[in-house]
Amino acid sequence: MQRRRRRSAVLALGLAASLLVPTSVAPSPAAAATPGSKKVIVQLFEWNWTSVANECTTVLGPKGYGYVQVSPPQEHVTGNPWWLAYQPVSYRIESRKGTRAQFQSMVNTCHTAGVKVIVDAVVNHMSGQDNGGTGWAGTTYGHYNYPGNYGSQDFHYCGRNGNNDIVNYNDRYEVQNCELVNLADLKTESDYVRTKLAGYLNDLLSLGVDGFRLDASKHMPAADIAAIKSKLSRSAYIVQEVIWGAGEPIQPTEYTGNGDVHEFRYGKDLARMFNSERLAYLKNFGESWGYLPGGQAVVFTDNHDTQRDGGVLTYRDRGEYALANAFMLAWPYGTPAVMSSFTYSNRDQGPPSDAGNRTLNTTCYSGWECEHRWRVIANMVAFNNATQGAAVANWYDNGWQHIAFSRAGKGYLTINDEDFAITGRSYYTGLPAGRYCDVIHGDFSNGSCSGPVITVDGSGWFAANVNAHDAVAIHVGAKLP
Ligand code: LAG
Ligand code: CA
Repeated sequence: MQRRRRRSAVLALGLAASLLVPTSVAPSPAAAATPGSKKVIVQLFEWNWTSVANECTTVLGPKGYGYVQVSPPQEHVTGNPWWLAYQPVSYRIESRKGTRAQFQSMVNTCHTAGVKVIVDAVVNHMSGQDNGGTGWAGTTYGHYNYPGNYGSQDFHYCGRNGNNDIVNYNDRYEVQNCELVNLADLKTESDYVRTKLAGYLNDLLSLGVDGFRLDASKHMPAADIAAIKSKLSRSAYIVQEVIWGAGEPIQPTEYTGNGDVHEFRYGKDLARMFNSERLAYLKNFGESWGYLPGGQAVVFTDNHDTQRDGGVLTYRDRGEYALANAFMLAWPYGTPAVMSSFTYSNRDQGPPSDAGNRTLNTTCYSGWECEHRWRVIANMVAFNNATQGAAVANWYDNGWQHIAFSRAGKGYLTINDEDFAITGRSYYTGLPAGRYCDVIHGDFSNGSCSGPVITVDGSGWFAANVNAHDAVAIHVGAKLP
């Protein structure tokens, strides 16, 4: 059952390369779904506001992404590591990623491009450094003292482990009342704290933000999140970060009453299928694997934490990563969130920045990976849009690493993750007859395809060879006239 990858260098180079080409970014009307049906989220991790705005206009809108998730926008402690953003000092919208005016302009620009904005909201805690200091925007603070917001009475001191830190994840009280890596833990049961937090979120809503990723949700009782949510000035999309842990008392399902929840098992299991088990096992991937209800799950191959902590596929896995994302974007379980990273060689390394630690504009050829622009990933977003609501049909597998399925009447994907090519066979798609762009290898734009064209016959079949560690994908949104 264990499978060791033995790929010749030549094979790996040749095929991986074809999956890693950046997409063409020429606007393609067919890529955009009808309003409201664009579900796919892209996490532009640590991008500055100017670059996010530009990306909405030039790539995210045209490629059909529905939402961009941006990194925490509030004032934070100073320094270089990326994780400074997770140490709030005040709720001023002023950070290494840009000013309030730049943030506002980014939201407007993204909306014009048809892309909604989700903000990573840090509400469980404030900063974690033992000493106070001066924040990015000039606010002075202490570890348990944030003038204008919180004083020492607004924090938990759990009285455990000598330093109030969380050690035992099997203890509900400890996880929610002690400190996550020394971060000053807010008394989210207090009405004063809830009002302050809602004030911050409402300020973001006033800037036009569409939703929130609630950081460290597991470290707050679901009822506290519900109480904060009830203070919001209007409805907003909510996705809660609740990391599932084997045997832990706090369950992701406790949070579904508040909104969507991240399904962390998805990316780990998907990586295991690709790395050492079988793609054939993905036949019933989703709720039957014990996951959250699909309608409330947000899924991802990796995020900024899991890509650093291991056990998942990341941009470093190149072609395999592209294939895993293709599967995620074609498979109906959950709302997919695509990761977009800066490249790094150590865990703490901050994003490309200037001497003052201000984040530089994104350049996808240097320092930033821009996975969301890889042709396979970017083009499968339109596949996801075109196949909304269509069930999985016509599943095929060879028992191992070659799988195929359709989204009834709308699209078809086959992945061959064997070490050998699959040649001389046909696939039953059930799709309308016609000529379709293989969006794994070509971009569809203005009715033409820059790559191979797949012909589905009057009975719904097509013939194609699929190289080792490669795929073919077609959908009704990329059908040639
Ligand atoms: C999260 N979700 O629940 C974020 O997704 C995750 O990235 C955050 O951790 C965490 N919760 C807190 O918001 C990150 C880094 C940590 C970092 C922390 C605070 O993964 O490494 O901790 O943000 O900046 C760092 C140091 C710790 C230190 C702490 C406080 O690594 O050693 O204790 O700062 O000074
Ligand atoms: Ca807490």
